[in-house]
Amino acid sequence: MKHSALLRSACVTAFLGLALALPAHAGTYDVSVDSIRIDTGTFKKTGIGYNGSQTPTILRFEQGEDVTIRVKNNLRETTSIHWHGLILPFDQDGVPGISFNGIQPGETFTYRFPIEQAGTYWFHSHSGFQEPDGAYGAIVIAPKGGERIKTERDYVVQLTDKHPHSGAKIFRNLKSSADYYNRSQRTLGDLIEDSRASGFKEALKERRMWGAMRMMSTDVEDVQGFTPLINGESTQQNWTGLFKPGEKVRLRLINSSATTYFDVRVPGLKMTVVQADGNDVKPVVVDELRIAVAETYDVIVQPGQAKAYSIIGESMGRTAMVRGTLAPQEGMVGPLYQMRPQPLLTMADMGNMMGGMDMSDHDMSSMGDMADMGDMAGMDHSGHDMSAMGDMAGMDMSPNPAPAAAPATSEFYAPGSGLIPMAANGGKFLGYEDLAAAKPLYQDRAATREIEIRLTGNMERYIWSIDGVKYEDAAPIRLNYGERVRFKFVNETMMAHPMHLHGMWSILDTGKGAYDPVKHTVNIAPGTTVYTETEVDAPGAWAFHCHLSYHMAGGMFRKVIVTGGPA
Ligand SMILES: [Cu+2]
Repeated sequence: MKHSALLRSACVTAFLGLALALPAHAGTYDVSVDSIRIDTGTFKKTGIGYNGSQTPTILRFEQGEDVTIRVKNNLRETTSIHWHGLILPFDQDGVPGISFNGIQPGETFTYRFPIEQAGTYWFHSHSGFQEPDGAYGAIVIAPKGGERIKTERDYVVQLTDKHPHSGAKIFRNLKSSADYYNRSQRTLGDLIEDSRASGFKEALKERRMWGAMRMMSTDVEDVQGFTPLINGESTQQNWTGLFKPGEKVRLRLINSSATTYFDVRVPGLKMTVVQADGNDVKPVVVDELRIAVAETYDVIVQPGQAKAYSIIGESMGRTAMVRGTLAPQEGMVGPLYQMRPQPLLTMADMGNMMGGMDMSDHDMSSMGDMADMGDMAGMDHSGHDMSAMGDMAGMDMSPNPAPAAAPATSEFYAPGSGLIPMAANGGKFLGYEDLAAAKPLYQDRAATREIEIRLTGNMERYIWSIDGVKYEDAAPIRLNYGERVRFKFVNETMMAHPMHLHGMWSILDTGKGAYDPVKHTVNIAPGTTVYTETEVDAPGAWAFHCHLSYHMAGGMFRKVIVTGGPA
């Protein structure tokens, strides 16, 4: 078991307020930003880490505490820390160019803000590509009065996608050729196979449509060839959390990847989801869940046997997998599992793009066939590259049970989408529609206005934008303090975008009214329209962007200005 150092320094003070019974804490924390060597067991590189380590720092706060965080920049370039998901004054939010000027080399910047909320969050650099290069850590905030659901063990499980290339190099390569890192381009063999399934003419027509969009049905992940890590450790390095049989274990899942969504499961155990993006939800028992980039989920598992259980994170595009271990003692290794077949995007994932294209000769009756393309992924995987799977010892080669015949439908995926997830054991896969707030955070009231946000892009030039306009050319989105804004997200691209609004909550419309779940990051799948509402309760300038690092850098970013304030 490896604990990250708790970095609470000297002056943790407790004092009693004048007439208050509750003590208020004030903690001071030190974080250094360092150039480090990163070793994944398969490759080494230089990167950036907090407190000199590739093991992510965990900051532990208490709800109601006033924190002072001194951030020392030991890099030769400017840096910043953004407190992802924390509600705080805008000038403490840590986004250079929006909320402050960044932290200069050698400088120690002091953040001060009150901790109003509880739950699992994280922090990361908002400068350049420092976050993909390793600048991320975890935040765990204990609620006043202790955790609502008691567990014997409590672990952060922070996922990332460590690539041998630096973030800056990856972005340059994507700009020069958007499919630079797509190692799964479809071949002539695939075309012949498609032709057998749907006829040559149909297969060729479908191929031409993808070509017209400068997209491929394998464009699920922009960047392949990475090594996924749990808490800074690869499958080989095997991050391990200990338990005694029968204990309840809380896993605080955080996706700190640059671009990778993970499907997470603990084979042999049910996961009870109790929190999403830091907020308590009504418990949902699932076999697997998908965590979009920047999201967090708290799940509780209860390993009953004195054996090693695996925590499996399988990338949404099925190009990489990571295994950590829950074990009754040190040195045990959870089993490995075979990676499932790659999903292929379907015409359904083009949904919103079709309006902009000449589809006049497209026979819509064939859409049904195309929606079935996902099935073809199961046809032949003799050429499937298993090299990413590392140590095969202890691998469970028993085939995955057949997935449920009909994938669950969800309004959060286009009908027939190639991305609709299915649990590896054929059981329950968490969907956004399953999320309900444990307690309403806000009164349910009608929105005062609606703002449409079209997520747009041009794959050929690797430009990502909102409403067809890049960040540099865009006017800020202006909101008024006290209003309740309804955002309508229309994804016109074939990629999923995890949209993150700083400083204010996004209430995800799942049709539950006051019990709609409250998040800081909302995934918008291809071909879908998703609604969120925000109580505009935080004055100042805020960032609003896709959390895929290279989409954000490509222009899918807006400044939000909230004018007015409390009377
Ligand atoms: Cu994006």
